[in-house]
Amino acid sequence: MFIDHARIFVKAGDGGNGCMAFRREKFVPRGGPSGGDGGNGGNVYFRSSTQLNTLLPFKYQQHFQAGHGQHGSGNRRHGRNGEDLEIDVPVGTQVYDDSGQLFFDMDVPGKTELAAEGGKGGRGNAAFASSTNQAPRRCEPGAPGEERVFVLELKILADVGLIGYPNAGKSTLISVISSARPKIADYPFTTLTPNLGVVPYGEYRSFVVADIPGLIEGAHAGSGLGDQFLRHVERTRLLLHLVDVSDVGPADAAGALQAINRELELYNPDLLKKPQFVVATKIDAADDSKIEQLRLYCRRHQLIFYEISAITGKGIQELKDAMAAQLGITAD
Ligand SMILES: Nc1nc2c(ncn2[C@@H]2O[C@H](COP(=O)(O)OP(=O)(O)OP(=O)(O)O)[C@@H](O)[C@H]2O)c(=O)[nH]1
Ligand SMILES: [Mg+2]
Repeated sequence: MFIDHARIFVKAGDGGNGCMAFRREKFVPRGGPSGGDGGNGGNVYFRSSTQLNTLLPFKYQQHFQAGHGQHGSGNRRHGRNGEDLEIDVPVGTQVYDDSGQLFFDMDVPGKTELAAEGGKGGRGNAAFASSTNQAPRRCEPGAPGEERVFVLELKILADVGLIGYPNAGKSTLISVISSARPKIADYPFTTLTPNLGVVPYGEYRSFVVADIPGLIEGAHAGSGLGDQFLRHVERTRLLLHLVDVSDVGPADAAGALQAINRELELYNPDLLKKPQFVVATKIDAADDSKIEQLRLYCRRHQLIFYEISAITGKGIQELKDAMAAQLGITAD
């Protein structure tokens, strides 16, 4: 199951209380104050990990608590510090508070951020001894650990995002250019969660393509699967907009292109500022008038146009080269 949204509660450990005690020992008269300090509460951290690719673990656990500091004790014994807690999140997770303010962007592997700070341990009475107060009867309670609510949002990190109507051939394309094997079928909404594919380019280079579930008109208002998955293409550097120009595709190919672009704009106008290639798909079974209509439309609107068949492989290499060039990747 792919989960890309979660709300969690984190609590850092409380500091241990300081202790009030006096040294009492045979042959040691007036042993003096000996209450030790409480230990510090443990911190809670977020850590980005490449081992995870969904927020699914947070469906099962929403509460996270670091260890409490132990109380100080007699004989000047310091309480043990509480254990820190590290919460692993997938790379690409953004951490917000409830009001929507961004706190952390866990965009690179191994990043660690302090989510909640543990409370300081209280001082025991031994810490208050001075020349004028040799038997202090004072000690401090430990401070409570910080407590916070966070909203986690996963935005997968890919270089290229595939968008288009359901059935446009997005999953088929990713399956021929990468080793990803998403489900492919001739009905709409086959893909229900994003898929990532690594496209090898040349001997040593590669780029990452994300296939997201199909969009339809009204997605911004919740039609179809809605537009929630568009967040996963927000950080891509290039969009491939796939339009099915075969007999089974939309009757008005250019209209389909415009409708989806309108959904992008309604979701986030910045998406339209990204470089976008229009890709006519299924040209092996094409309706020539549809290709022509789309090509004309693109020429008129100065859109970059490609045509491919994932079945015969026609146009695939040109498209890969164009993607790599756009991303600034060279084959060697
Ligand atoms: N003839 C032909 N059929 C294709 C081509 N590419 C994909 N198809 C077919 O089109 C149908 C839909 O393909 P998918 O790749 O599942 O489409 P999608 O865009 O991922 O669809 P959703 O996941 O529902 O959004 C499948 O039956 C594919 O076999 C192509 O180049 N030529
Ligand atoms: Mg699909």
